[in-house]
Amino acid sequence: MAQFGFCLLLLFFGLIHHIKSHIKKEDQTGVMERPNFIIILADDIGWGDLWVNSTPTTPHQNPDFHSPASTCSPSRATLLTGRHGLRNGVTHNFAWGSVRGLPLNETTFAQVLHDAGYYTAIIGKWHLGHNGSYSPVHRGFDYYFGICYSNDMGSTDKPGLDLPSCPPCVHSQYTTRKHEECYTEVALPLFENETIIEQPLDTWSLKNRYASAAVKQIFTTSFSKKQPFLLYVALAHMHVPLFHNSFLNVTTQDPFTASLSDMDSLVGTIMQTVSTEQLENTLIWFTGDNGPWEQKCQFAGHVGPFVGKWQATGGGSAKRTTWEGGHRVPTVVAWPKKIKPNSTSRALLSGLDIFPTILSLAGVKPPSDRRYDGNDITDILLNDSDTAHKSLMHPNSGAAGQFGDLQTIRLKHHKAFYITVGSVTCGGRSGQQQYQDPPLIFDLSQDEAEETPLNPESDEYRSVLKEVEREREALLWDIATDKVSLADYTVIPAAVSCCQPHNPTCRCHSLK
Ligand SMILES: *[C@@H]1O[C@H](CO)[C@@H](O)[C@H](O)[C@H]1NC(C)=O
Ligand SMILES: *[C@@H]1O[C@H](CO)[C@@H](O)[C@H](O)[C@H]1NC(C)=O
Ligand SMILES: *[C@@H]1O[C@H](CO)[C@@H](O)[C@H](O)[C@H]1NC(C)=O
Ligand SMILES: *[C@@H]1O[C@H](CO)[C@@H](O)[C@H](O)[C@H]1NC(C)=O
Ligand SMILES: *[C@@H]1O[C@H](CO)[C@@H](O)[C@H](O)[C@H]1NC(C)=O
Ligand SMILES: *[C@@H]1O[C@H](CO)[C@@H](O)[C@H](O)[C@H]1NC(C)=O
Ligand SMILES: [Ca+2]
Repeated sequence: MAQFGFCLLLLFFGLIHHIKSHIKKEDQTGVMERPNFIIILADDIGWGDLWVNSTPTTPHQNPDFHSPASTCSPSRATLLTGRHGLRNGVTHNFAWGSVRGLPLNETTFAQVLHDAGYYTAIIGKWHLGHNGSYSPVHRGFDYYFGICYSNDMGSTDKPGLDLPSCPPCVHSQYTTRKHEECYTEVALPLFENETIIEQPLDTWSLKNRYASAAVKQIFTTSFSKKQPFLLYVALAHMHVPLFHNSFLNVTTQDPFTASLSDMDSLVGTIMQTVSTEQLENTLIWFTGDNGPWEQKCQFAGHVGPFVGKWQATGGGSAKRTTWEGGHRVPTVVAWPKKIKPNSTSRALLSGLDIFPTILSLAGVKPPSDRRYDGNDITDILLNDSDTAHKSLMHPNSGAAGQFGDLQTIRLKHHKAFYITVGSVTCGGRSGQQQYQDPPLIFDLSQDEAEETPLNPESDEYRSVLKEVEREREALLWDIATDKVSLADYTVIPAAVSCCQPHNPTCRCHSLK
């Protein structure tokens, strides 16, 4: 481990040194005043994965930051547009053969920042459509390096760790190998801008490649262009299949922990790069897209104390559900000299807030012809304020009800469910969908495990329900009178990302 870290640091310091001496030769008078942004999004990380070993706190003191949905595409679409899936149209995941993606008239924060003079780059997972004009380079990003969807949506020659474990890619069109729950037909592609540069991609070396791509983007491009930058790093970690740098000795660690250290080291490299240059003008925001994928057993993350006990007898309560395990994600924001070190906010916050906050810090406004759901939380980040969402709605993300419907509502420390269901557990159990009439209401300040709902006869229940209904109706009316887009989820074989359209197994080595 230690040796691994040492080698990696040497490697990157070498690279940093090289780039620095290169930059020094250039005129550096174009001082950046608008902040740079680095948004790091982990995939399927659990609340407990980063804080599980920290000092125990009393329930109502645990950080209360939520992903905007509990599955990939909707969560990412909302993060990038600041609008719920009911507005931006993305309510479930895109497939490997999706013809379209995030509706083209929806505006990402990258587009707004790009138009305001920012250099914008994305490294990692997109999952908002990969075909033609849906690629990130047409959605506000100057540069793209990564996998256009999830890292399990294609075969690789050396498969990572998954459950079930998937076979390697087929090498010829005459071999057919069907394997339920695995993507066996098409190899996993790696893109640079709009070009597939490797297929199948070697996921085991992905961490180092993402790290060098991030370092390179931070140094060369932003500096030489003298523009402020936005770097969106959408990690493959901690989504299955797990892979980790070969330097790590897995015999001494379980694969999940090894993969978590691998992620940690990637994030560390990015932080290191920023602090080496003393970029005091850079805000770094780390968060997750949804909770752990419980069905993946030992390869899934941890929900911490948010175990969703009410649901526990009938299925899981993490990814795809609106239980705390699906939505509450670890979130860390760093900005040297601006954000007080080691401070923690207990306010009710969401990934919805990233869009308005970074645009406000950059001093730019998004299109005014539509409405947004997040809050500008600059005051919470910089001034220790605790004014947060009074209410926050969680969309259905596939486990229950209609995709995108807002049937789970946080009202301060209370949480109401109009519908419940359990996702698939590690043992394969799942729960029945149930409409809750009257809704279940939990008091998270007393019951973060969501075990015992309030008695519907109680005064507390009645007054909370009244307020919940008012908030929900107001939001639904606001959406009904807004500009609302619809995503087209059509899938056709011709839209599959393939480096050689006439090669049925999509293998292309040495494309560079
Ligand atoms: C998506 O892919 C299909 C099939 O390859 C193609 O016909 C279509 O024009 C593409 N759509 C866009 C918006 O580029
Ligand atoms: C990717 O696109 C950017 C912006 O158009 C361009 O500067 C860069 O050279 C491209 N990279 C590659 C490898 O094509
Ligand atoms: C991995 O760890 C085991 C157990 O501690 C040790 O015996 C082995 O030498 C290690 N392998 C490497 C490559 O470091
Ligand atoms: C923040 O907390 C860490 C861990 O407790 C400690 O090592 C560090 O010195 C603290 N930093 C500041 C500026 O308080
Ligand atoms: C933070 O507080 C300072 C001093 O009170 C004030 O000038 C500034 O406007 C506040 N910032 C925000 C974002 O409210
Ligand atoms: C996008 O276009 C569709 C179809 O014309 C329209 O219904 C929707 O309101 C538009 N969305 C935005 C945000 O303009
Ligand atoms: Ca995810």
